[in-house]
Amino acid sequence: MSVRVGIVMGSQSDWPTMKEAATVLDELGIEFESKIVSAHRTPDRLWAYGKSAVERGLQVIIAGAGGAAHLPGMMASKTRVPVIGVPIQTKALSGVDSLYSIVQMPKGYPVATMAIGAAGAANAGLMAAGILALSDSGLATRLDAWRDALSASIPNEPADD
Ligand code: RP5
Repeated sequence: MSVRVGIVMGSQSDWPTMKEAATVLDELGIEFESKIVSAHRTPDRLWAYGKSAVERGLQVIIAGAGGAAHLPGMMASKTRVPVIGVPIQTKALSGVDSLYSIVQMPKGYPVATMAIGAAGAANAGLMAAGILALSDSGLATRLDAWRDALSASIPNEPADD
């Protein structure tokens, strides 16, 4: 089957975080690709990726960036494919800079913004899965099972170490 989800990130340094999204997509059997596409360093690559997203059959784009994190918003400006933004945790400002850069989109170009860091990246994978599951009953079943397994892994009572 063709790639349905595109994971893009501003830098190689974002991959340890964005890998969390890839892991979730792998676990749920969703076809995806991972690319480095920087809004600032490779703007032509960003333009080409957004422009071709619909015709390539992408259904969701997960975009992670840190600091002056323009990638998710610029991607959303270039394609109607839903964009899920992941704010990368930065050293200088702990990712609050990334969060603010991604979340405050002007009316007309939404980015579904997740939490800062690894949890946000994993949730981006799950959000993508939920969107795709609306029109894919097999995936819906796998996602329900994934959620049930997580729920079942939580003990009723706390234990001493
Ligand atoms: C952003 O700048 C990237 O998304 C990354 O989070 C941050 C730092 O990039 P590097 O200097 O590590 O390449 O564009």
